[in-house]
Amino acid sequence: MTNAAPPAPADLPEDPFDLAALAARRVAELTGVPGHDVALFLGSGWAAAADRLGEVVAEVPATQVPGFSAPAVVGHAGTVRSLRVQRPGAEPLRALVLPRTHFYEGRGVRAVAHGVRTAAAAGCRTALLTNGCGGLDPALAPGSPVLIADHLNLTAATPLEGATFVDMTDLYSSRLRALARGVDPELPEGVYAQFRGPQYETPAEVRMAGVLGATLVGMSTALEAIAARHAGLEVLGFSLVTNLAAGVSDQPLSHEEVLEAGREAAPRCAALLAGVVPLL
Ligand code: 8IG
Repeated sequence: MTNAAPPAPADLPEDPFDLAALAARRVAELTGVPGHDVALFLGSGWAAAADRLGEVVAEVPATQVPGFSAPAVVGHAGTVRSLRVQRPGAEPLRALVLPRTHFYEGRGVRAVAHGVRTAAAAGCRTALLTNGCGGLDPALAPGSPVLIADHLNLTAATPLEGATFVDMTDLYSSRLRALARGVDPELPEGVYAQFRGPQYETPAEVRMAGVLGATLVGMSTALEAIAARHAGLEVLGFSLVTNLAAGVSDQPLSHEEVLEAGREAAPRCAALLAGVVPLL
């Protein structure tokens, strides 16, 4: 069967892992790449950084892949890309750039987890999760990349279903963090708190997150990291502080400011990804 139309939503498998397996087969067909090694999820400020990573082998609209939908937000990508990343003395790395579904889009935790589950079904060993976020430390200026050391899942949700007990001790792999610090020894580490959004936090909520141990606040990544670990992926997380969290400065937050900080930080993020991804 060639050139078959993607199945209509009603024909899609109910089980999230069957859907991910179907999506992975479709990715292989559409890209012509039978399997991938690492999956990249590029948040605010990071998307442009992938452009210099390697040769784009294929790029397809996400709507062609079962379980993915068109992007909900201006500045978020809606494509699936296969990149060939050259490595000295080794086979090229096959990197799969997948779009993200945010929890605040209201499509549920299965849609949020679908990307990492598809990555695992496509053969990936590693998920690199990146995001733009608010920073609690006034010394971390907007435009600073931060290595995620741990998270607080403040969504009151989980991508796991039933009695699925998964160890979260080393969720943000200390092995991969050491590797990232080898590329940029100055890279600070932070604890990322995922809120449901889509509203930004109140200053009191930011203070609460700080008391609980968070240094970064955002609306992605934690649920994906949980699902990624469950799916057997090793997780590396990078945040880009695009704004100081509400109340940390006296400036109000705006999506425009976030996009602008992302554009300005793009070269720094690109250099970090270009250094780290070939080592994954
Ligand atoms: I970019 O300050 C970005 N995303 N929750 N708070 C939350 N998400 C964000 C923020 C922020 N900045």
